[in-house]
Amino acid sequence: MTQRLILLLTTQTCNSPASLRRAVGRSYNEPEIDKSSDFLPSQGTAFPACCLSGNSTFIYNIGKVVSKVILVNRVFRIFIVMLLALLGAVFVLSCNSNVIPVYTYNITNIYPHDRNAFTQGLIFDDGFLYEGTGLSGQSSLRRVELETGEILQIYELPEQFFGEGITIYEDKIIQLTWQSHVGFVYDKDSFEILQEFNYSTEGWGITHDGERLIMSDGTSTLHFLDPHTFEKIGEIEVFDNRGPVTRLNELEYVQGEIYANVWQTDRIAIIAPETGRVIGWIDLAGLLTEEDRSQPVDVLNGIAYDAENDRLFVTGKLWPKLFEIEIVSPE
Ligand SMILES: [Ca+2]
Repeated sequence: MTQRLILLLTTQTCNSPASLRRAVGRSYNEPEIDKSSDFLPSQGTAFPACCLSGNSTFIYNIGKVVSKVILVNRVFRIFIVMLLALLGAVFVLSCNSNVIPVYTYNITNIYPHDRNAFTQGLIFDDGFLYEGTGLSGQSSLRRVELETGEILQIYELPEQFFGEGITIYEDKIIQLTWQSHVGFVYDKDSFEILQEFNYSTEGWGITHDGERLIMSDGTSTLHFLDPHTFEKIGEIEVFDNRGPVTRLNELEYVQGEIYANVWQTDRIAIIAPETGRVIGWIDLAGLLTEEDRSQPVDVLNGIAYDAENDRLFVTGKLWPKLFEIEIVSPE
């Protein structure tokens, strides 16, 4: 009867020597424990050494297993919490990295622009605008006074050519044509044609980074050409967080980045030349007033950068105005 009582008390309350002391009174003597044994229970989960024989040993072992299970369970829960926190952080960072900033603009100056100019190429060089225009029978190369919009010099392309983008490299003007696979090289001052060259794609926009010509063809591909031989030396695919960005049109190289009009939109893509990744958008919606649109106008097209004075100009096909703008970062 006494043994049963002790066993009952042991199984119910034998969680520590102190509790056992309370259970059996002063007759309890704390047994010796081999402290060198790894069987020694850890603090806070201890089973008393009183249980080191018979059923008590079994209970002790069960208790140790339970305590280890509890410990493992705690560690597992901590691991899960930390894993979820880590995954959350990765998700937030991933979302942030996929967010492409959309810039807006302030208009700092407005200049007149020829309503008859179907603008396909635009650059600023040494105080003047140069403009390439399109449409069969109406294509031209022009030097234009910025402040007045006056056409200072013009070369009209033969009727079979639909003029496209232009750029100036080493005092030579290079002009593409749309579907003729022919490019022209002009003397910058006289507009005399110095050379023709060929390419296999359509010709849309062109600019350069100082070492390579950069050319668009209406797709998401930008081609790099040797500026002296016009041989293709590389290409990149332009993409944003939704995939390829197609219909890349007029181009401008601005402080290490490629700016590209996207045909039939009010947006300019800012492209990293090394990767083709769109790292920003410029939303130019709202440049023209209702009055500006009272006569037929076509799409935004034409970006020119005055590197010396850090001025950015934009216009469009048949637009009555050319705008000097500053880019405004999103809030
Ligand atoms: Ca340009």
